[in-house]
Amino acid sequence: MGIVISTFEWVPPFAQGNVKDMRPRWALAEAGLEYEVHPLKPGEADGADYRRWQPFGQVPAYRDDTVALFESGAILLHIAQLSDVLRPRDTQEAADVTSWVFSALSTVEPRVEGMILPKLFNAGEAWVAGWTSHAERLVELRLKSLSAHLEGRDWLAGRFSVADIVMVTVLRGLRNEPVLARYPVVAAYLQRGLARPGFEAAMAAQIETFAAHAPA
Ligand SMILES: N[C@@H](CCC(=O)N[C@@H](CS)C(=O)NCC(=O)O)C(=O)O
Repeated sequence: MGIVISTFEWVPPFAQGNVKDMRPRWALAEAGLEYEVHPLKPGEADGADYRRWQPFGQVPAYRDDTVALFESGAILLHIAQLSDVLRPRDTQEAADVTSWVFSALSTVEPRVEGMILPKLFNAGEAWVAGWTSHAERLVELRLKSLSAHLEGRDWLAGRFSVADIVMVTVLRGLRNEPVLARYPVVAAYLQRGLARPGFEAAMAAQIETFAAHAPA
């Protein structure tokens, strides 16, 4: 069977490149591991078969010859174990990678998404402007802490790791936001991550899946 990850068959252009199967795609590209995609047909995410694989009906889900997993962070920590390139070198580095995967997902991502998703999905609604300036202040507190940690470092936890894949894909949501420009250390880290060939390969692969299923 090999490695299989789920994605949507197609999403509108504004979401292309942002769907979270970017994370396992990027990790697998860094590790040089082949994979297949399972593109979900409309309605399939609500079906009992898929819910057994991903109980919330979200993407990505992952399986290989040994395990099935859901949640992008869990998937990336598993992929790291499959690869000499991504596996942390010692116990402390492994602990640091785990900490940073969780902090990207539970400490940083909710604030970033809290700021940018209303602008995408609730554009023009009266409450969005006031909420956005509040949400931006909450994001800024996280960027300040992240900037202090990244000062003098290229990556979050020693060498490049799956924690950087998660954090960079989270921060990418801020790439056009003025708040990011106020934190040049974080902005440079984001650019460093996005410049990796593995990111470009993941992006090309995700776009290829959507192009193959584009509505007529
Ligand atoms: N915490 C999940 C979030 C996954 C997620 O938000 N996936 C989105 C696509 S980027 C999705 O499936 N949205 C549809 C839904 O939530 O029903 C993870 O990191 O895997």
